[in-house]
Amino acid sequence: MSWLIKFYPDLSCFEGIDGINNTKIRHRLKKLFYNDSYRVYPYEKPQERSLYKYWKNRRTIFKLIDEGDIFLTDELWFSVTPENLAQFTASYIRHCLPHAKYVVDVFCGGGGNVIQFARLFDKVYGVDSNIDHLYCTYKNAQCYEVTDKVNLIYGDWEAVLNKTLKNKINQKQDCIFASPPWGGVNYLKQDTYDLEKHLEPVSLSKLLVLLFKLCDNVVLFLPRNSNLDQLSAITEELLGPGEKCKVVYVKDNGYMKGILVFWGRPFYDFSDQYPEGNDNAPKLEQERDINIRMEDLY
Ligand code: MGP
Repeated sequence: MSWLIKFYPDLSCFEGIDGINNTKIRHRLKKLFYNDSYRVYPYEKPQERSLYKYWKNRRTIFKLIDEGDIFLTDELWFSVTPENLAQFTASYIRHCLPHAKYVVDVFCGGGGNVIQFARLFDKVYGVDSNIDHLYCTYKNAQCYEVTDKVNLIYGDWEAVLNKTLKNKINQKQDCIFASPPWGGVNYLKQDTYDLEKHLEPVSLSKLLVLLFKLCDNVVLFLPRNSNLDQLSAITEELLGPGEKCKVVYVKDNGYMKGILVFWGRPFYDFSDQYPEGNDNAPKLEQERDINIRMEDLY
């Protein structure tokens, strides 16, 4: 690393860190760059024992991890979206929204999704209220050489969506994605995951109220044991009777990892974008590496 980059990192990708109130955040960010914090040395086990299983599967998290330029906090080890899954999500959204320019990733964490969106869309806005995570996203995007397509916005998700992003997103064309915190690695201890009680930082319904205000096309990545009755009821409550969401169970390397939930007509009705017989229409079953079961909820 050249001394120039170490002392003067390029912060032009970051928004929300300027201004008197955020001097501390700016300093923190510079310190993270200076100390080369959170670099993953791929052959060194993480100190925290509970992270071993994620470390053993590290090449499924980021395929380039062995190059030594991936950055993860302890929390990111277990919450980053594995690369295959993020690739699938981005390409499915791209197919369903061929005119979309922007994707917003509301809790962008370590950037697993941001990187794959950046490969397929004009611009990705990654939002996080944790500057250490935002720094990891930047570093990981750098490893995948996509920083030119990435804008990272520091701040509370509600404030950022309401102020910074409100006028940038096209309600009908673009997409908001979120993989919010599930409350840690114990989310499977309960048979059915209560989306109103355990999702962070707010319940599913509160999260969706704001997301729907800004965009018709919303995609969430949620626990595999999520309560589907709640999903169905909240969809009807917020969008009206008969409205649908599409639930896709995603497996990576044979193991179920979670569900993707899609709201917005283009995700289940392809007739507008793709006249009958068009080979480019999305075909879930043909995606490689990921086995999918799909069901529509009414
Ligand atoms: P997991 O269920 O903790 O592990 O995380 P795994 O490998 O399925 O092991 P098993 O023993 O439970 O079978 C699986 C994936 O879920 C992770 O790679 C993340 O993509 C996602 N994930 C897990 N957690 C705890 C979170 C979370 O809190 N937030 C988000 N957004 N994703 C999470």
